[in-house]
Amino acid sequence: MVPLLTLVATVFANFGGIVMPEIETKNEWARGLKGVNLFHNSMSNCSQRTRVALEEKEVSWTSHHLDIAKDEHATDAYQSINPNGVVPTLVHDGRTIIESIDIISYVDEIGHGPSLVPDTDDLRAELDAQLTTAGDTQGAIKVLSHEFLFKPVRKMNDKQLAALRATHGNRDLIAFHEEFSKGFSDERLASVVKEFADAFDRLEGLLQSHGGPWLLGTQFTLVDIAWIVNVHRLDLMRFDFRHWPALKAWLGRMQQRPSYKNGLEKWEPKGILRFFGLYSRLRSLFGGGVNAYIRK
Ligand SMILES: N[C@@H](CCC(=O)N[C@@H](CS)C(=O)NCC(=O)O)C(=O)O
Repeated sequence: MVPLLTLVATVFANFGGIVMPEIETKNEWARGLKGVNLFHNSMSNCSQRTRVALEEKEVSWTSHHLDIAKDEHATDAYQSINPNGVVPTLVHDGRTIIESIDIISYVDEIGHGPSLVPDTDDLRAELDAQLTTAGDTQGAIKVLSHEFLFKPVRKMNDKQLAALRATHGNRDLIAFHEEFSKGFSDERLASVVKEFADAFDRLEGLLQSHGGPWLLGTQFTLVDIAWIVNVHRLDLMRFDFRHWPALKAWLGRMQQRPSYKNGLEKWEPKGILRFFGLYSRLRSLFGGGVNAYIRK
């Protein structure tokens, strides 16, 4: 879960038995911040995950919103807080945690209410596996989001790419935007859709074998929070869930939770959602939407 870039700066903190990466931020101001502070973006799926966890665990937090379209994540100041220059970053009384999956585990430890981690070994092993898969699908959701939702507004021209290269230290991020500006191949799109189809098969199986209502059964867990943001993102693309009916029903239940409404829905600008709806419809009609890549 920790990109190579941050390994040098990573120390491992043992918090309530969970080992999670905590970085030593170089930013003096951030080190002096009190309480729980989240550096995030309204539409970023990784940020949504952390906001849902904060809501679920009733943790009060201070918002530091970064406009990714304006490259606010590429400033020296932000990169001195999170050397990967991506959101989210959680700073809690000077401790800095990066990686959304690690952040939600941390929030579960510091927050209120019942634990979001099951206490049997089997379910805990499943939770670990599902958190890892949810985190690992970030590359795939990024490709799909940029292709099927953000394309008309987020594709960079040569000048914008040059500006990002000059300011941003994360080579993987730059390589991604270079690839996106050239256009993803059909093979690449088919392979990332397959990654989701395979992951959804597993989630569908979990819902059926445990009997719901949540992914690991009767207990609402971090797995529900980790996955909701990606399932929601595909739903925005008008992804056809016909092969995953239990997952679709789970999405409906998740959408009723106050943590979803306050941590995710409330932050998504309505104008952008209307634009995504229109663009997805047009892509389905003329350009081949995401469903053209489902092989079942
Ligand atoms: N593995 C990281 C991924 C973080 C990440 O990729 N964040 C995206 C938003 S979801 C970002 O900051 N992107 C900046 C960009 O695309 O320029 C996590 O889970 O926190």
